[in-house]
Amino acid sequence: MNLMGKKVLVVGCGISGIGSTKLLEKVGANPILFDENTKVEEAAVRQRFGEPTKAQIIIGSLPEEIEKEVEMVVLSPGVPSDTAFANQFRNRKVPVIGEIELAYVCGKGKILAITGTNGKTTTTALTGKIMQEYFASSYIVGNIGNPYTDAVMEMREDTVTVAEISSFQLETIRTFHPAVSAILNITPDHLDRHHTMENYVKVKQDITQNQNKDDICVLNYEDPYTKDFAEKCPATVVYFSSARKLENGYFLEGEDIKYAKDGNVVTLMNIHEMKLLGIHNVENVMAAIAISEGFGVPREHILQVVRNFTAVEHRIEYVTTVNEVDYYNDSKGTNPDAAIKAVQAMNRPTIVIGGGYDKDSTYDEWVESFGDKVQYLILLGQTKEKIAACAKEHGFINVILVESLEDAVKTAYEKAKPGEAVLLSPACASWGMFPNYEVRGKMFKELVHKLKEL
Ligand code: UMA
Repeated sequence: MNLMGKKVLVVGCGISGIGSTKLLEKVGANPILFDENTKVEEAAVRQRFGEPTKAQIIIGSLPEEIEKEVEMVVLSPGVPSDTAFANQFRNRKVPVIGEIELAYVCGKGKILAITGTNGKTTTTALTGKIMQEYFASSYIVGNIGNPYTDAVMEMREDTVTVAEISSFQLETIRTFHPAVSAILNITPDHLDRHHTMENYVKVKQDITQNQNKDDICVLNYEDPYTKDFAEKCPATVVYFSSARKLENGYFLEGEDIKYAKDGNVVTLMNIHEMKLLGIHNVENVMAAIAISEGFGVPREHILQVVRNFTAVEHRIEYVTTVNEVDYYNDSKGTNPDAAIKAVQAMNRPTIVIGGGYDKDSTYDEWVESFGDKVQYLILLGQTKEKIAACAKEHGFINVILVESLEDAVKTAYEKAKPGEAVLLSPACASWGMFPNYEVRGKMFKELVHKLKEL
Protein backbone atom coordinates (compact mmCIF):
# COMPACT_ATOMS: atom_id res chain seq x y z
CA MET A 1 0.00 0.00 0.00
CA ASN A 2 1.48 3.32 -1.04
CA LEU A 3 0.83 5.78 1.73
CA MET A 4 3.32 8.45 0.62
CA GLY A 5 1.74 11.91 0.94
CA LYS A 6 -1.71 10.47 1.73
CA LYS A 7 -4.01 12.35 4.08
CA VAL A 8 -5.01 9.72 6.62
CA LEU A 9 -7.51 10.30 9.40
CA VAL A 10 -6.67 8.29 12.52
CA VAL A 11 -9.62 7.99 14.90
CA GLY A 12 -8.98 7.59 18.64
CA CYS A 13 -6.20 9.19 20.68
CA GLY A 14 -5.44 6.03 22.71
CA ILE A 15 -2.35 3.87 22.27
CA SER A 16 -3.54 2.48 18.90
CA GLY A 17 -4.20 5.94 17.48
CA ILE A 18 -0.83 7.24 18.63
CA GLY A 19 0.91 4.10 17.28
CA SER A 20 -0.87 4.45 13.92
CA THR A 21 -0.05 8.16 13.65
CA LYS A 22 3.64 7.60 14.39
CA LEU A 23 3.83 4.78 11.85
CA LEU A 24 2.01 6.80 9.18
CA GLU A 25 4.43 9.70 9.62
CA LYS A 26 7.38 7.31 9.29
CA VAL A 27 6.10 5.85 6.02
CA GLY A 28 5.61 9.36 4.55
CA ALA A 29 1.85 9.78 4.99
CA ASN A 30 0.12 12.85 6.31
CA PRO A 31 -1.85 11.73 9.39
CA ILE A 32 -4.48 13.73 11.25
CA LEU A 33 -5.28 12.34 14.69
CA PHE A 34 -8.86 12.80 15.81
CA ASP A 35 -10.80 12.01 18.98
CA GLU A 36 -14.49 12.65 19.58
CA ASN A 37 -14.12 12.94 23.34
CA THR A 38 -13.92 16.62 24.26
CA LYS A 39 -12.29 15.71 27.58
CA VAL A 40 -9.16 14.54 25.76
CA GLU A 41 -6.42 17.19 25.95
CA GLU A 42 -4.20 17.83 22.95
CA ALA A 43 -1.13 18.66 25.05
CA ALA A 44 -1.45 15.39 26.97
CA VAL A 45 -1.79 13.43 23.72
CA ARG A 46 1.33 15.12 22.27
CA GLN A 47 3.20 14.20 25.41
CA ARG A 48 2.17 10.54 25.06
CA PHE A 49 3.84 10.43 21.63
CA GLY A 50 7.19 10.51 23.43
CA GLU A 51 8.74 12.05 20.28
CA PRO A 52 8.03 15.18 18.22
CA THR A 53 5.11 14.87 15.80
CA LYS A 54 3.99 17.08 12.95
CA ALA A 55 0.55 15.47 12.95
CA GLN A 56 -2.46 17.70 13.39
CA ILE A 57 -4.56 16.70 16.42
CA ILE A 58 -8.28 17.48 16.41
CA ILE A 59 -10.52 16.97 19.41
CA GLY A 60 -14.32 17.13 19.47
CA SER A 61 -15.79 17.41 15.98
CA LEU A 62 -14.12 17.12 12.62
CA PRO A 63 -14.28 20.26 10.43
CA GLU A 64 -16.03 19.59 7.10
CA GLU A 65 -13.12 20.88 5.00
CA ILE A 66 -10.78 18.31 6.62
CA GLU A 67 -13.34 15.55 6.33
CA LYS A 68 -13.53 16.14 2.57
CA GLU A 69 -9.75 15.94 2.10
CA VAL A 70 -9.35 12.60 3.91
CA GLU A 71 -8.08 9.80 1.62
CA MET A 72 -8.05 6.96 4.13
CA VAL A 73 -9.37 6.31 7.65
CA VAL A 74 -7.71 4.21 10.36
CA LEU A 75 -9.99 3.29 13.27
CA SER A 76 -8.77 2.43 16.77
CA PRO A 77 -10.29 -0.80 18.14
CA GLY A 78 -12.55 1.07 20.57
CA VAL A 79 -14.25 2.90 17.69
CA PRO A 80 -17.14 0.84 16.28
CA SER A 81 -16.87 0.42 12.51
CA ASP A 82 -20.62 0.44 11.77
CA THR A 83 -21.33 4.04 12.76
CA ALA A 84 -22.62 6.91 10.62
CA PHE A 85 -19.23 8.56 11.14
CA ALA A 86 -17.34 5.67 9.49
CA ASN A 87 -20.02 5.11 6.85
CA GLN A 88 -19.84 8.67 5.53
CA PHE A 89 -16.27 7.91 4.42
CA ARG A 90 -17.20 4.52 2.95
CA ASN A 91 -20.00 6.21 0.99
CA ARG A 92 -17.36 8.42 -0.61
CA LYS A 93 -15.24 5.30 -1.39
CA VAL A 94 -12.62 6.33 1.15
CA PRO A 95 -11.05 3.12 2.56
CA VAL A 96 -11.77 2.55 6.25
CA ILE A 97 -9.36 0.12 7.93
CA GLY A 98 -8.27 -0.64 11.48
CA GLU A 99 -4.95 -0.28 13.26
CA ILE A 100 -4.23 -4.02 12.83
CA GLU A 101 -4.67 -3.84 9.04
CA LEU A 102 -2.44 -0.74 8.84
CA ALA A 103 0.31 -2.50 10.81
CA TYR A 104 -0.05 -5.65 8.71
CA VAL A 105 0.28 -3.89 5.34
CA CYS A 106 3.31 -1.92 6.55
CA GLY A 107 4.95 -4.77 8.47
CA LYS A 108 7.23 -7.66 7.51
CA GLY A 109 7.62 -11.31 8.44
CA LYS A 110 5.11 -13.89 9.58
CA ILE A 111 2.11 -13.49 11.88
CA LEU A 112 0.67 -15.87 14.47
CA ALA A 113 -2.72 -14.47 15.52
CA ILE A 114 -4.76 -15.52 18.54
CA THR A 115 -8.37 -14.69 19.28
CA GLY A 116 -11.13 -16.10 21.49
CA THR A 117 -13.30 -14.73 24.26
CA ASN A 118 -10.98 -15.86 27.03
CA GLY A 119 -7.45 -17.14 27.40
CA LYS A 120 -6.04 -15.12 24.53
CA THR A 121 -3.72 -12.99 26.68
CA THR A 122 -2.13 -16.00 28.39
CA THR A 123 -1.88 -17.94 25.12
CA THR A 124 -0.39 -14.94 23.33
CA ALA A 125 2.14 -14.28 26.12
CA LEU A 126 3.18 -17.94 26.21
CA THR A 127 3.37 -18.35 22.42
CA GLY A 128 5.28 -15.07 22.28
CA LYS A 129 7.80 -16.32 24.83
CA ILE A 130 8.28 -19.54 22.87
CA MET A 131 8.98 -17.48 19.72
CA GLN A 132 11.20 -14.91 21.46
CA GLU A 133 13.43 -17.63 22.85
CA TYR A 134 13.71 -19.38 19.50
CA PHE A 135 13.78 -16.73 16.75
CA ALA A 136 16.20 -13.80 16.45
CA SER A 137 13.44 -11.26 15.82
CA SER A 138 9.97 -11.57 17.32
CA TYR A 139 7.27 -9.34 18.81
CA ILE A 140 4.22 -9.74 21.03
CA VAL A 141 1.56 -7.23 20.00
CA GLY A 142 -2.13 -6.35 19.87
CA ASN A 143 -4.92 -6.47 22.42
CA ILE A 144 -2.41 -7.64 25.03
CA GLY A 145 -1.55 -3.94 25.36
CA ASN A 146 1.26 -3.31 22.84
CA PRO A 147 -0.06 -1.66 19.69
CA TYR A 148 0.93 -3.69 16.60
CA THR A 149 1.81 -0.43 14.80
CA ASP A 150 4.51 0.32 17.42
CA ALA A 151 6.59 -2.70 16.33
CA VAL A 152 6.31 -2.31 12.54
CA MET A 153 9.35 -0.14 11.82
CA GLU A 154 11.65 -2.66 13.55
CA MET A 155 10.33 -5.66 11.64
CA ARG A 156 12.48 -7.73 9.25
CA GLU A 157 11.66 -10.44 6.72
CA ASP A 158 12.51 -13.09 9.34
CA THR A 159 10.41 -11.48 12.11
CA VAL A 160 7.75 -13.59 13.83
CA THR A 161 4.93 -11.53 15.33
CA VAL A 162 2.55 -13.03 17.86
CA ALA A 163 -0.64 -10.97 17.95
CA GLU A 164 -3.56 -11.07 20.38
CA ILE A 165 -6.49 -9.96 18.28
CA SER A 166 -9.86 -8.89 19.73
CA SER A 167 -13.23 -8.96 18.01
CA PHE A 168 -13.07 -5.15 17.88
CA GLN A 169 -9.84 -5.37 15.91
CA LEU A 170 -11.18 -8.04 13.57
CA GLU A 171 -14.03 -5.77 12.42
CA THR A 172 -11.63 -3.73 10.32
CA ILE A 173 -9.11 -6.17 8.84
CA ARG A 174 -8.98 -6.65 5.08
CA THR A 175 -5.80 -8.44 3.93
CA PHE A 176 -4.51 -9.47 7.38
CA HIS A 177 -3.21 -12.99 6.84
CA PRO A 178 -1.75 -15.00 9.73
CA ALA A 179 0.37 -18.07 8.98
CA VAL A 180 -1.21 -19.64 12.06
CA SER A 181 -4.43 -18.47 13.68
CA ALA A 182 -6.22 -19.71 16.79
CA ILE A 183 -9.79 -19.28 18.04
CA LEU A 184 -9.68 -20.51 21.62
CA ASN A 185 -13.37 -20.33 22.55
CA ILE A 186 -16.43 -18.15 21.92
CA THR A 187 -18.83 -17.27 24.73
CA PRO A 188 -21.09 -14.18 24.98
CA ASP A 189 -19.14 -10.93 25.32
CA HIS A 190 -19.22 -7.42 23.85
CA LEU A 191 -22.82 -7.85 22.72
CA ASP A 192 -23.37 -4.11 23.18
CA ARG A 193 -20.88 -3.61 20.34
CA HIS A 194 -21.63 -6.57 18.05
CA HIS A 195 -25.41 -6.61 18.79
CA THR A 196 -25.94 -10.37 18.28
CA MET A 197 -24.06 -13.54 19.17
CA GLU A 198 -24.13 -14.44 15.47
CA ASN A 199 -22.24 -11.26 14.57
CA TYR A 200 -19.77 -11.84 17.39
CA VAL A 201 -19.05 -15.41 16.28
CA LYS A 202 -18.69 -14.33 12.64
CA VAL A 203 -16.22 -11.56 13.47
CA LYS A 204 -14.08 -13.98 15.51
CA GLN A 205 -14.04 -16.44 12.60
CA ASP A 206 -12.90 -13.62 10.33
CA ILE A 207 -9.39 -14.09 11.73
CA THR A 208 -9.09 -16.85 9.08
CA GLN A 209 -10.66 -14.90 6.20
CA ASN A 210 -7.42 -14.61 4.19
CA GLN A 211 -5.95 -17.99 5.18
CA ASN A 212 -5.74 -21.02 2.89
CA LYS A 213 -4.93 -24.72 3.33
CA ASP A 214 -1.18 -23.97 3.57
CA ASP A 215 -1.96 -22.08 6.78
CA ILE A 216 -3.09 -23.47 10.13
CA CYS A 217 -6.05 -22.63 12.33
CA VAL A 218 -6.03 -24.01 15.88
CA LEU A 219 -9.54 -24.66 17.24
CA ASN A 220 -11.06 -25.85 20.51
CA TYR A 221 -12.89 -29.16 20.01
CA GLU A 222 -14.94 -28.61 23.17
CA ASP A 223 -16.44 -25.28 22.14
CA PRO A 224 -19.42 -25.79 19.81
CA TYR A 225 -18.77 -22.56 17.91
CA THR A 226 -15.13 -23.34 17.21
CA LYS A 227 -15.61 -27.11 16.70
CA ASP A 228 -18.26 -26.62 14.01
CA PHE A 229 -16.29 -23.87 12.32
CA ALA A 230 -13.81 -26.51 11.03
CA GLU A 231 -16.16 -27.34 8.14
CA LYS A 232 -16.06 -23.78 6.82
CA CYS A 233 -12.54 -22.86 7.90
CA PRO A 234 -10.30 -22.06 4.90
CA ALA A 235 -7.11 -23.11 6.77
CA THR A 236 -5.93 -26.58 7.84
CA VAL A 237 -7.53 -27.19 11.23
CA VAL A 238 -5.64 -28.48 14.27
CA TYR A 239 -7.86 -29.25 17.27
CA PHE A 240 -7.17 -29.30 20.98
CA SER A 241 -9.44 -30.81 23.63
CA SER A 242 -9.44 -30.82 27.43
CA ALA A 243 -12.23 -33.41 27.60
CA ARG A 244 -11.65 -36.24 25.13
CA LYS A 245 -9.05 -38.27 23.29
CA LEU A 246 -8.64 -37.07 19.73
CA GLU A 247 -7.60 -39.11 16.68
CA ASN A 248 -5.65 -36.06 15.49
CA GLY A 249 -4.66 -33.13 17.69
CA TYR A 250 -3.65 -32.18 21.22
CA PHE A 251 -5.63 -33.42 24.19
CA LEU A 252 -5.68 -33.90 27.94
CA GLU A 253 -5.95 -37.47 29.22
CA GLY A 254 -5.83 -37.86 33.00
CA GLU A 255 -3.04 -35.51 33.99
CA ASP A 256 -1.13 -35.76 30.72
CA ILE A 257 -1.12 -33.53 27.68
CA LYS A 258 -0.87 -35.78 24.62
CA TYR A 259 -0.62 -35.44 20.86
CA ALA A 260 -2.15 -37.81 18.35
CA LYS A 261 -1.55 -38.15 14.65
CA ASP A 262 -3.80 -40.63 12.86
CA GLY A 263 -4.42 -42.34 16.17
CA ASN A 264 -0.72 -42.65 17.14
CA VAL A 265 -0.44 -41.05 20.55
CA VAL A 266 2.59 -39.53 22.27
CA THR A 267 2.65 -37.99 25.76
CA LEU A 268 4.04 -34.45 25.80
CA MET A 269 3.98 -33.51 29.48
CA ASN A 270 2.24 -33.94 32.83
CA ILE A 271 0.15 -30.89 33.80
CA HIS A 272 1.92 -30.68 37.18
CA GLU A 273 5.09 -29.76 35.27
CA MET A 274 3.30 -26.48 34.41
CA LYS A 275 3.32 -23.49 36.77
CA LEU A 276 -0.05 -22.29 35.44
CA LEU A 277 -3.18 -23.36 37.33
CA GLY A 278 -6.64 -24.47 36.19
CA ILE A 279 -8.10 -26.45 33.32
CA HIS A 280 -8.55 -23.29 31.25
CA ASN A 281 -4.78 -22.85 31.41
CA VAL A 282 -4.26 -26.42 30.22
CA GLU A 283 -6.32 -25.39 27.18
CA ASN A 284 -4.21 -22.25 26.72
CA VAL A 285 -1.04 -24.34 26.92
CA MET A 286 -2.33 -26.90 24.41
CA ALA A 287 -3.25 -24.07 22.05
CA ALA A 288 0.21 -22.49 22.40
CA ILE A 289 1.88 -25.86 21.75
CA ALA A 290 -0.35 -26.43 18.70
CA ILE A 291 0.42 -22.97 17.29
CA SER A 292 4.15 -23.31 17.88
CA GLU A 293 4.48 -26.85 16.52
CA GLY A 294 2.29 -25.85 13.59
CA PHE A 295 4.79 -23.09 12.90
CA GLY A 296 7.71 -25.53 13.02
CA VAL A 297 9.29 -24.83 16.42
CA PRO A 298 10.87 -28.00 17.88
CA ARG A 299 8.80 -29.72 20.55
CA GLU A 300 11.51 -29.84 23.25
CA HIS A 301 12.04 -26.09 23.05
CA ILE A 302 8.30 -25.45 23.33
CA LEU A 303 7.85 -27.73 26.34
CA GLN A 304 10.82 -26.17 28.12
CA VAL A 305 9.27 -22.70 27.84
CA VAL A 306 5.86 -24.04 28.93
CA ARG A 307 7.37 -25.59 32.07
CA ASN A 308 8.86 -22.25 33.16
CA PHE A 309 5.97 -19.99 32.22
CA THR A 310 4.14 -18.23 35.09
CA ALA A 311 0.78 -16.39 35.16
CA VAL A 312 0.16 -13.20 33.26
CA GLU A 313 -0.46 -9.99 35.23
CA HIS A 314 -4.17 -9.37 36.04
CA ARG A 315 -5.16 -12.98 35.23
CA ILE A 316 -5.80 -14.78 38.54
CA GLU A 317 -2.55 -13.18 39.70
CA TYR A 318 -1.57 -13.80 43.31
CA VAL A 319 -0.99 -10.40 44.96
CA THR A 320 -0.07 -11.05 48.59
CA THR A 321 -1.30 -12.51 51.87
CA VAL A 322 -2.65 -10.25 54.63
CA ASN A 323 -3.79 -11.75 57.96
CA GLU A 324 -3.69 -15.25 56.41
CA VAL A 325 -6.01 -14.17 53.58
CA ASP A 326 -4.68 -14.55 50.02
CA TYR A 327 -5.56 -11.77 47.58
CA TYR A 328 -5.87 -12.45 43.82
CA ASN A 329 -6.09 -9.90 41.02
CA ASP A 330 -8.20 -11.09 38.07
CA SER A 331 -8.98 -7.66 36.66
CA LYS A 332 -8.73 -9.24 33.18
CA GLY A 333 -11.88 -11.21 34.11
CA THR A 334 -13.93 -8.74 32.07
CA ASN A 335 -16.82 -11.07 31.18
CA PRO A 336 -18.87 -13.69 33.06
CA ASP A 337 -17.12 -16.66 31.45
CA ALA A 338 -13.66 -15.46 32.51
CA ALA A 339 -14.97 -14.71 36.00
CA ILE A 340 -16.44 -18.23 36.28
CA LYS A 341 -13.02 -19.70 35.45
CA ALA A 342 -11.44 -17.60 38.20
CA VAL A 343 -14.01 -18.78 40.77
CA GLN A 344 -13.37 -22.38 39.66
CA ALA A 345 -9.61 -21.92 40.08
CA MET A 346 -10.02 -20.90 43.76
CA ASN A 347 -9.59 -23.81 46.17
CA ARG A 348 -11.00 -22.28 49.39
CA PRO A 349 -13.81 -19.99 50.65
CA THR A 350 -13.60 -16.80 48.61
CA ILE A 351 -14.88 -13.23 48.69
CA VAL A 352 -15.44 -11.94 45.16
CA ILE A 353 -15.23 -8.27 44.15
CA GLY A 354 -17.13 -7.69 40.90
CA GLY A 355 -19.10 -5.27 38.75
CA GLY A 356 -18.18 -2.53 36.32
CA TYR A 357 -19.21 -1.40 32.84
CA ASP A 358 -22.42 -2.84 31.37
CA LYS A 359 -21.79 -4.85 28.16
CA ASP A 360 -25.33 -6.28 28.11
CA SER A 361 -24.04 -9.49 29.69
CA THR A 362 -26.14 -11.84 31.81
CA TYR A 363 -24.71 -12.95 35.14
CA ASP A 364 -26.80 -16.03 35.98
CA GLU A 365 -24.12 -18.62 35.21
CA TRP A 366 -21.50 -16.65 37.09
CA VAL A 367 -23.67 -16.50 40.24
CA GLU A 368 -24.55 -20.20 39.82
CA SER A 369 -20.83 -21.04 39.78
CA PHE A 370 -20.44 -19.61 43.32
CA GLY A 371 -21.81 -22.78 45.01
CA ASP A 372 -20.69 -22.83 48.65
CA LYS A 373 -17.32 -21.37 47.75
CA VAL A 374 -18.17 -17.67 47.47
CA GLN A 375 -18.88 -16.15 50.89
CA TYR A 376 -19.62 -12.57 49.86
CA LEU A 377 -20.05 -10.74 46.58
CA ILE A 378 -18.92 -7.12 46.82
CA LEU A 379 -20.19 -5.06 43.89
CA LEU A 380 -19.26 -1.71 42.39
CA GLY A 381 -19.76 0.19 39.12
CA GLN A 382 -22.59 0.58 36.62
CA THR A 383 -23.70 -3.06 36.83
CA LYS A 384 -23.83 -3.40 40.62
CA GLU A 385 -27.64 -3.26 40.95
CA LYS A 386 -28.17 -5.52 37.93
CA ILE A 387 -25.82 -8.17 39.35
CA ALA A 388 -27.28 -7.80 42.86
CA ALA A 389 -30.79 -8.44 41.47
CA CYS A 390 -29.50 -11.49 39.58
CA ALA A 391 -27.77 -12.83 42.72
CA LYS A 392 -31.01 -12.41 44.70
CA GLU A 393 -32.96 -14.35 42.06
CA HIS A 394 -30.50 -17.21 42.51
CA GLY A 395 -30.82 -17.09 46.29
CA PHE A 396 -27.36 -15.59 46.89
CA ILE A 397 -27.92 -12.94 49.54
CA ASN A 398 -24.47 -12.06 50.86
CA VAL A 399 -24.16 -9.09 48.51
CA ILE A 400 -22.62 -5.77 49.52
CA LEU A 401 -22.79 -2.69 47.27
CA VAL A 402 -19.94 -0.17 47.46
CA GLU A 403 -19.03 3.07 45.70
CA SER A 404 -15.35 2.58 44.93
CA LEU A 405 -12.63 -0.03 44.59
CA GLU A 406 -11.10 1.34 47.78
CA ASP A 407 -14.35 0.63 49.68
CA ALA A 408 -14.52 -2.81 48.07
CA VAL A 409 -11.04 -3.78 49.27
CA LYS A 410 -11.71 -2.40 52.75
CA THR A 411 -15.00 -4.32 52.99
CA ALA A 412 -13.37 -7.54 51.79
CA TYR A 413 -10.60 -7.08 54.37
CA GLU A 414 -13.19 -6.70 57.14
CA LYS A 415 -15.24 -9.72 56.08
CA ALA A 416 -12.44 -12.19 55.22
CA LYS A 417 -11.50 -14.89 57.73
CA PRO A 418 -8.02 -16.49 57.95
CA GLY A 419 -7.62 -19.22 55.32
CA GLU A 420 -9.98 -17.52 52.85
CA ALA A 421 -9.22 -15.74 49.59
CA VAL A 422 -10.27 -12.37 48.17
CA LEU A 423 -10.63 -12.32 44.41
CA LEU A 424 -11.08 -9.24 42.23
CA SER A 425 -12.79 -10.77 39.19
CA PRO A 426 -15.38 -8.26 37.99
CA ALA A 427 -17.12 -10.14 35.11
CA CYS A 428 -17.38 -6.66 33.57
CA ALA A 429 -15.13 -4.23 31.71
CA SER A 430 -13.50 -1.48 33.74
CA TRP A 431 -14.70 1.39 31.54
CA GLY A 432 -16.61 4.15 33.28
CA MET A 433 -14.53 3.90 36.46
CA PHE A 434 -11.10 3.18 34.95
CA PRO A 435 -9.52 3.69 31.51
CA ASN A 436 -8.75 -0.03 31.22
CA TYR A 437 -8.46 -3.28 33.19
CA GLU A 438 -4.73 -2.76 33.78
CA VAL A 439 -5.30 0.47 35.72
CA ARG A 440 -8.07 -1.26 37.73
CA GLY A 441 -5.81 -4.25 38.49
CA LYS A 442 -2.83 -2.09 39.46
CA MET A 443 -5.01 0.02 41.76
CA PHE A 444 -6.38 -3.14 43.38
CA LYS A 445 -2.84 -4.38 44.02
CA GLU A 446 -1.81 -1.05 45.55
CA LEU A 447 -4.88 -1.02 47.82
CA VAL A 448 -4.19 -4.60 48.91
CA HIS A 449 -0.55 -3.85 49.73
CA LYS A 450 -1.71 -0.85 51.80
CA LEU A 451 -3.81 -3.20 53.97
CA LYS A 452 -0.56 -4.42 55.48
CA GLU A 453 -0.09 -0.99 57.05
CA LEU A 454 -3.42 -1.17 58.94
N1 UMA B 1 -12.97 7.11 20.70
C1 UMA B 1 -13.52 7.94 19.73
N2 UMA B 1 -14.69 7.56 19.15
C2 UMA B 1 -15.34 6.40 19.49
C3 UMA B 1 -14.76 5.56 20.46
C4 UMA B 1 -13.57 5.95 21.04
O1 UMA B 1 -12.97 8.99 19.41
O2 UMA B 1 -16.39 6.09 18.92
C5 UMA B 1 -11.70 7.50 21.33
C6 UMA B 1 -11.80 7.63 22.85
O3 UMA B 1 -12.25 8.90 23.24
C7 UMA B 1 -10.37 7.36 23.30
C8 UMA B 1 -9.78 6.52 22.17
O4 UMA B 1 -10.76 6.46 21.13
O5 UMA B 1 -9.61 8.54 23.47
C9 UMA B 1 -9.48 5.15 22.71
O6 UMA B 1 -9.23 4.21 21.68
P1 UMA B 1 -9.34 2.65 22.04
O7 UMA B 1 -10.56 2.42 22.88
O8 UMA B 1 -9.24 1.87 20.78
O9 UMA B 1 -8.12 2.40 23.05
P2 UMA B 1 -6.56 2.12 22.82
O10 UMA B 1 -5.87 2.84 23.92
O11 UMA B 1 -6.11 2.40 21.46
O12 UMA B 1 -6.50 0.54 23.19
C10 UMA B 1 -6.87 -0.41 22.19
C11 UMA B 1 -7.65 -1.54 22.86
N3 UMA B 1 -8.86 -0.98 23.48
C12 UMA B 1 -10.09 -1.44 23.15
O13 UMA B 1 -10.28 -2.32 22.36
C13 UMA B 1 -11.26 -0.78 23.84
C14 UMA B 1 -6.80 -2.24 23.91
O14 UMA B 1 -7.54 -3.38 24.39
C15 UMA B 1 -5.52 -2.75 23.27
O15 UMA B 1 -4.68 -3.28 24.27
C16 UMA B 1 -4.82 -1.62 22.54
O16 UMA B 1 -5.71 -0.99 21.60
C17 UMA B 1 -3.60 -2.12 21.74
O17 UMA B 1 -3.94 -2.99 20.72
C18 UMA B 1 -8.08 -3.27 25.70
C19 UMA B 1 -9.47 -3.88 25.76
O18 UMA B 1 -10.18 -3.59 26.70
C20 UMA B 1 -7.21 -4.03 26.67
N4 UMA B 1 -9.86 -4.72 24.79
C21 UMA B 1 -11.16 -5.41 24.80
C22 UMA B 1 -11.08 -6.70 25.59
O19 UMA B 1 -9.98 -7.26 25.79
O20 UMA B 1 -12.16 -7.18 25.99
C23 UMA B 1 -11.55 -5.73 23.37
